[in-house]
Formats: sequence, structure tokens, C-alpha cells
Amino acid sequence: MLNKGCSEEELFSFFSRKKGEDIDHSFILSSMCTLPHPVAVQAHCMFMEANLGDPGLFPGTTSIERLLVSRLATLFHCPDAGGYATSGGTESNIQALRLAKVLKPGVKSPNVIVPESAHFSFKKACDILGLGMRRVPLGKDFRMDADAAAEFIDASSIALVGVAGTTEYGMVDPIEDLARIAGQHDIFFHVDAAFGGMVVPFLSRPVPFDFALPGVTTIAVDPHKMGMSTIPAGCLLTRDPDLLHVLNIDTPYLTVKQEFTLGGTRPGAPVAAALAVLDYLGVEGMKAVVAGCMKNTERLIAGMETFGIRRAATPDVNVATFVCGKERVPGPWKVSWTCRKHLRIVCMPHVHRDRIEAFLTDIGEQHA
Ligand code: 0PR
Repeated sequence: MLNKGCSEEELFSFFSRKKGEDIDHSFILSSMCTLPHPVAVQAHCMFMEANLGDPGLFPGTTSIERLLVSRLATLFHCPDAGGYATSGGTESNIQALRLAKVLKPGVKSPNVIVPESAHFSFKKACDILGLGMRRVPLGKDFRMDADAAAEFIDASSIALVGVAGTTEYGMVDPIEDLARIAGQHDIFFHVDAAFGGMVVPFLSRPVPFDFALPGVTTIAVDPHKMGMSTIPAGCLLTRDPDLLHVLNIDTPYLTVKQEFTLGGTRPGAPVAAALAVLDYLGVEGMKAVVAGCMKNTERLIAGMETFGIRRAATPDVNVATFVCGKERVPGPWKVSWTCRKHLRIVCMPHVHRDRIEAFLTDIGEQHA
């Protein structure tokens, strides 16, 4: 630490330099985060000091968290669902599996069944919770094979996981079939809709993935991805409004005497930001954003295919993947590569149509 503090000018010229070293968003094609919506930024700034970890001190912010849960619960066809704002998909997935474990105390060597495409946060969750992880292969369409999933379930299985909007290929698993299987086996069924939860409900032809399906126990959804909130904003929803209370531990000196959250001190700012975007845009506004992202995804796929670069999958959400060598992608663009070595591009709201065209032009020149 500096012995004598520095001037504001020095401080902020240093920060400006450092910010300048970050990648310009107009070249970021690999991220599932995006530039926050202006109303999210404004709301975030209003609630900078709000700590949801001690709700009695911030009753207004706490009611915003409840509103956020209720908006998402309604969107997911279960207005009375419970839930809370998490730091993102990782925390939501950890907490969902923690719930599943606590609900089945007698099981020796418990295991969970996840698709091969599950996000790496499930590996973290299983490590922390001491759970075995059984990875179900994907079908040719990059979706979890529901019949194979059923085969993996045994007496030690405490949870089944499906993904709505996979990280790498943007697929929605056959959630309807998985929900039925979960119901037949009376097993906890968690849907990781961290990405797809803010996309699928706004598609012109939404596929079923939420509480409308009776077998779904919990859903993870991240406003800090397609919800255009500030970071960190996630949400875990439970069909049973009281389910989270099984995780309660005593917090004697706080304004509430028990808590079920993973974090202690929790930021109110991104929660206000998440609600701001939903209320400002409404369903119509979100549909327009999602339609734009899907159109750009389709244009990107069509454009790449004119250069003979084949799609790896036809995605359900705005993630495009290609059979393409690394040498074909020009320098300034930040793209990513899947485990199967496919080029992966996420058409987030900051990836405007002109950026897609600029990328295609660059690829085309490389190709010529
Ligand atoms: N579930 C799914 C389906 C996800 O795609 C992700 C993250 C998570 C859970 C975990 O969410 P948190 O990272 O919020 O805890 N998916 C992206 C990924 O790992 C996150 C990301 C975002 C990565 C921006 C890079 C980046 O620049 O690829």
C-alpha cells in the first residue's frame, strides 16, 4: 500500500490506462456477458452500498430482490416459486445440488447425473459437496440423450440436471423428457438455464424448459448474461416457495436470524440492475433483443457457410459453432473454441449486425 495517498487525477488516469488495456467489446465474440443496459447501470449506481446479506437494514432493496424473483418465477410459469439472487450460475448450481443433497440425508456415496455438456460449475459443486458426477453422453444433435440419462439413475442418485442453452453449443436439452424421467424416479431435477433462461421464453417458438413441466424442481437463470444486467446477477428459483429454508443456518447477530444463501455479504446493486432491465424492456422489449441476437446468429451461420465453413450445430439459442481451423480467424477478433475444437461465437446484444458483417468480411479475405 502507498504510504501517502495519490491524487484523484493520478488515480483515475491510471484506471483509464488500465481500462484501455481491456479488449474493446466490439471485438468480443466469445463472451456470454455483454455491455450492461443503460438502465442497469443507472440502477446499479443507486444501490452501491446495499447489502442483501443483512436484509433488515435494506428493506427496500430486499423487496427489489423479491420482485426480481417474482418476475422470473412468473416468466417461468410458477408465480409463487421461491428463490434468491445469487452471484451467477456457479452459485445457483452449487446451491441447487446442495438442496438435493440435504433433502436426501440417508444416501451413501450420492451421485448426480449431468449431461456431458454441463458447465464446469457442476464439477466445482460436486467437489465441494462430495458428490459423484455421472456424465451422460450427448446425442448427435449435441443434446443430452434422455434415454441414456434414465439408465444412469440408481438408488444413490440424488439429482438429475438438464441444460437450457448449453455453454458450448447453445442447445436446449430434452427437458420435457427429462422432467418426465425425474417424475418417474421421484428425483430432484435442476434445470441450468443460466444462459437460456433469458432467451428461450422470448423466442418466436419457445421450447418447454421451465416450471410448466411438473418434474422441474429448481431453475438457475443469470440476468448478467442475456438479461443485460451488471455483474454479478444470477438467480436460483425453486418451485416450492419454502424449499430453500432446508439450507437455513443460524445468523444470531443479523437483522434476520437465519439465512440459506451461500454468500454472506451480497450486493444489492446488480439485483436492482436486473429488475431495471426487465421492467424497462418488458416482454416486448426482451423479445426484440432476442430476435435481433437470433437473426445475427442465423446471418453469421449463413455467411460462414458461403465460405465453405460448415456449422457444427444448428443452435436453439444465440451460440454459433463451426468446423473451422484456428488459422482462419483474423487477429483482433476474440472467439473461443469448444472441447471438440469447434469455433464458437456468441451473438450477444453488443454484437451488432455491423460487427457480424465486419467479421465475415475479415474471414472472407483470409479465405480468398
Ligand atoms: N451454466 C451455464 C450454462 C453457463 O454457460 C455458465 C457460464 C454458468 C452456468 C456459470 O455461470 P457464472 O460464470 O455466472 O457463474 N457460462 C460462461 C462460460 O463459462 C461464462 C462466461 C462469460 C465465460 C463471459 C466467459 C466470458 O467472457 O463460458
